[in-house]
Amino acid sequence: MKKRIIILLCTCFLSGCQLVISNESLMKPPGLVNTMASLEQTILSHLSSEAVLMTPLTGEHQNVKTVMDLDRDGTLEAVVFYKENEHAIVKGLLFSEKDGEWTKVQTFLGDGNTLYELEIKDVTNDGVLDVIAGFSFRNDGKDARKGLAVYQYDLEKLNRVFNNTYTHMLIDDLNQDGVDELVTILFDQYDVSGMFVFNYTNNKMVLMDNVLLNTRVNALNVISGYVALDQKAIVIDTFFGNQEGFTDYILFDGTELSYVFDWEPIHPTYKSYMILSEDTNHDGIIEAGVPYIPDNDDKELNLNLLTHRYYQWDGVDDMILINEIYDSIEYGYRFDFPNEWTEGIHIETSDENKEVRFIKNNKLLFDIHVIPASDFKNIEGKFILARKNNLVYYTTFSDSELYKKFRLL
Ligand SMILES: [Ca+2]
Ligand SMILES: [Ca+2]
Ligand SMILES: [Ca+2]
Repeated sequence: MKKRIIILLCTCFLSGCQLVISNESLMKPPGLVNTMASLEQTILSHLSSEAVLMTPLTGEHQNVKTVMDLDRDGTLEAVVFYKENEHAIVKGLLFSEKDGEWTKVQTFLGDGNTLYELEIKDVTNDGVLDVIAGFSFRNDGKDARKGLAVYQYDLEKLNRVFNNTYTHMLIDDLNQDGVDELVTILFDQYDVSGMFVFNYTNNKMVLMDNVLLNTRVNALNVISGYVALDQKAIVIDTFFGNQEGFTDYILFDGTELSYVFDWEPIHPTYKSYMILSEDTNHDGIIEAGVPYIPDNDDKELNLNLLTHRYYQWDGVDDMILINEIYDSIEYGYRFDFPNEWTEGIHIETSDENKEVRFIKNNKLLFDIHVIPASDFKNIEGKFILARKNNLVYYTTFSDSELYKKFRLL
């Protein structure tokens, strides 16, 4: 599929609208402002005075109305969600445009009291964009059992082709065959939690496979993307107890979902303090974060002494250390360890963590000091890294390469 969709934000009435529009349609911008004004009037003419327009609580499309060319025929469609009153079920309205005039095509039903999220993607693999909407039964969207609906645009109407209970949803081409998978995750504190992967085949959404999720855990972070060269996965940062957790990688080969790592006896990403997975070195591959907590005598978790280690999966059965950082939450800075600082660094702090020292084999490699600007007087042997909120951040090392590893958070 050609990536010809661009997103254009326009400021307009209410709390805004979002335009998802093809390049061809952008060839005629002068009429666009009038077209949007006409749409606003048309929307209002179909709503009662008590009706409330809904903006998704999360996701990319956090706007009152979404305007796009679903079937790429050069004329625009618009989708708006609203409810008649505070306790009503959310409904959708579909409008279509011709020569700058908008017509209401249909009203369609949602599956909850709040619009939680909205995606405009072709999950039915027919070349026509679909409307994928998640609905919550709470105002804050924090219920585990939300309602997900896929509306396929066909014969100029939106038809609901899928409806399911879910907690998290992802759309990604996990096995890279050119067809997006729809993945739903359901967390259930009373029953078994699971992950379900669907492909649209033979005019319906077909469950391809599902796996159980560890029922002891909750998810803190559910993302998908590359986890190794040419390999995508669903990445779930889960936690149990206070802070303990691990990062699960789940693959889809077109037929089956499978875990990369076993939970027992010990998960290779086990963490005693929760750090989220992210692409820390910006190479397009997600890293799993694991805290490195040095031995200390009092066994108390001292956040000022731990570092974050980020590991990439080797594509087989091991995790490789890619990146290590030190975050000072107290003073709001990050220090990325240089590549040549291989394992064995330990951290010492003093003066209420205002001074941090990075040490290897009893040798001081770098230090970071934080003092109030008013106390920063004798500047000899001090090299300023940054200033913020009347604080000065400095080091006693004269090494401009190391300064690049420091940044304020
Ligand atoms: Ca479609
Ligand atoms: Ca696929
Ligand atoms: Ca990365």
